[in-house]
Amino acid sequence: MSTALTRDLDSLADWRRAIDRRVDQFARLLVDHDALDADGAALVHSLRQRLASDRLVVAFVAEFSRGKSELINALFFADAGRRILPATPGRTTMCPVELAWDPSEPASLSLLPIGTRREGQTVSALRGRAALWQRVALPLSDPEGLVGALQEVTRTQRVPLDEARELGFWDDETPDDNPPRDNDDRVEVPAWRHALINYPHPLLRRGLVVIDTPGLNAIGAEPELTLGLLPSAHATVFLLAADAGVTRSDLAIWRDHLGDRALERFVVLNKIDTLDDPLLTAEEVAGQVRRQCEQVAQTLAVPQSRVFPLSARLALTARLASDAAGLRASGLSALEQALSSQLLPERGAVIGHLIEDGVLSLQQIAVRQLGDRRRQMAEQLAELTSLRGKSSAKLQMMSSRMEHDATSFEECLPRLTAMRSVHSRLTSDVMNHLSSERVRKEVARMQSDSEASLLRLGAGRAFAQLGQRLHALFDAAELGVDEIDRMLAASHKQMNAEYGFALAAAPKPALAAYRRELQRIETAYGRYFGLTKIWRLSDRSFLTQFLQVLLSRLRVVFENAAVEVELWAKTNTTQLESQLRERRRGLHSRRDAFNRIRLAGGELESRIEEVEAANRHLQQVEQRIAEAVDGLRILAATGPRGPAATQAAEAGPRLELVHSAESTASRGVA
Ligand SMILES: Nc1nc2c(ncn2[C@@H]2O[C@H](COP(=O)(O)OP(=O)(O)OP(=O)(O)O)[C@@H](O)[C@H]2O)c(=O)[nH]1
Ligand SMILES: [Mg+2]
Repeated sequence: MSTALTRDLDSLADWRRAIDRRVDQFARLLVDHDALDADGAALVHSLRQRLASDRLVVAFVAEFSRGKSELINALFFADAGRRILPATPGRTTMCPVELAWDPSEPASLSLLPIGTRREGQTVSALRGRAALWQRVALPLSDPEGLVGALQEVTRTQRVPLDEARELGFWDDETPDDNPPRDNDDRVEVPAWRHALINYPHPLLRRGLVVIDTPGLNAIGAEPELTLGLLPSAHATVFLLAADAGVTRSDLAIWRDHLGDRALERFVVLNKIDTLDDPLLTAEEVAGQVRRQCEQVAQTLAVPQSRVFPLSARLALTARLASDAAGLRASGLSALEQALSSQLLPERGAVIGHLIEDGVLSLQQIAVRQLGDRRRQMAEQLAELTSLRGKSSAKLQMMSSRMEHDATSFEECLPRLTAMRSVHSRLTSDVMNHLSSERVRKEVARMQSDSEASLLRLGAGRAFAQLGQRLHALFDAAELGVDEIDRMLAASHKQMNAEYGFALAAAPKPALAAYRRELQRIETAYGRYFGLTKIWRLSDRSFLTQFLQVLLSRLRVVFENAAVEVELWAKTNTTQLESQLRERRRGLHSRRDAFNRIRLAGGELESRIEEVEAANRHLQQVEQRIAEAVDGLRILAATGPRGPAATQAAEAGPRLELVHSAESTASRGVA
């Protein structure tokens, strides 16, 4: 099956693979020339890891029975030859279902029992605990068996009222939202809390992750869905049914789960086939659909270009029967086109920036190392040429100058050690401000502050204070970074002047982006303290989960900022170490050359030639590194649709040829 989405995901995957190949070749080029240190190697590893694990998450959200599962079947799974996800009238999908492919696991359905809600832990915290999940193998070659196994996501169970209350499916304060109870006072609740389908579908293999949600009524929904899963999706698709219009509960779901404008939202007016009326002409029906779309756009305050009238059922049927005209009539392609045209450039931009930044850092590391080496060579060369035709008295003078240099090198070591220890103390102060432990403590303090307040009405204030305290941590971290920067600038100036180093501090880490992310989280989560939402926070288990999810998002921001500071600190120490190493290496080789020259007069010219050749070779290497960086940056910047991506396959082997010829040359010289 080839759809717009398949093709676009393919070009995204091809592009990622092309970049990965280039990054690998680039790393090998650096290794061959001893220009990749441990930090650089770690950076290469993490870049390749990110490329391999890049995911594209699309979540489907709506009231029950609007056709989410049917639409997923039509969009993604028609090539299975039948309806894969259960889609039936009434409530069908009972828990969030995540479809993805992880090749390191067998094809399977993993189910987290609803009872795990009692522990108060979020689903993501429980992901790693395999013992809690029930796993069912999926029989891939047996469609009947596959469909049968997936029926599990519709399973429910009847539990006593107290248990339903405990699990969050019953709330005495909102009787209208509660599910019906039977004569024995039992209530029907979902059997599972979350389902993961690991399935080697071509689109899932390409890194697509699809989230099908159960009809999200206010009660019983997993808070994590709204707070974590949906905000992290790259696109959300909200469904309405043409035969139902926009109902109150549709609106409530839109407001509660998709109200955040930062989300990439697509609205589907599904089931347009139900508007067919034998008493109306096709144009009249089309007019009705158009008017309904206008109303929907107005009610939800979205541009009309984001509202897609379609029939998931007709689309699925047409795809199963390879009926092109039927598929066109279903209206599915417009949604498909819109999804891919929005998702692809967005993912492309994110990966592109990541690669560009990474490759530039690698180049910096390499250029620094090679530059140190070249400087040492230039000094050597100057010294060697000055020896031409020198008397033994001059040679004696040279020798004492070398001794002097060696002593001054020894002298600078304690000062460097002192500078390093100040640097590491200041860095660890900054890291303390950004530690996960600090964030955890601040969130815990907010929890106790809000619980202490009457009916938790003070929760809003406690949340605002939490925000202030977190910003204060960032302030302190930024001040610390400035102090380190000033300290480095002063010490570098001194060391460079007195001992001839070429130390320069790396640019300061920009923490502003993380602060903006913090601000975004504050705004998004702050919505829960509005008048309509605050009652949910008075539910103890909701508040606990709310804080857990909030904490995990805050931790990501702080951890990323800390990583940035740590990298910066590391770059500065690595620079120092590499200059020290090169200097030591230079001193050794000067002594070596000098001794040889003293013994045999003929050595001088050949030694000069050797150093000159090595110097020329280093220049060529730098040139090749610059070319490889340019190639990678162009590939990263043009994105998955750019012509560079398609040419990448041809460019790959060419680069390899250049690289292997060049590495033979380097072996020849060495
Ligand atoms: N006529 C018509 N029926 C549809 C269409 N799309 C879905 N349906 C039917 O509507 C019913 C509900 O569809 P589902 O896909 O199960 O709906 P859902 O949104 O996943 O519902 P839950 O899983 O309960 O949240 C099924 O019987 C579908 O076959 C459509 O475009 N036209
Ligand atoms: Mg469903």
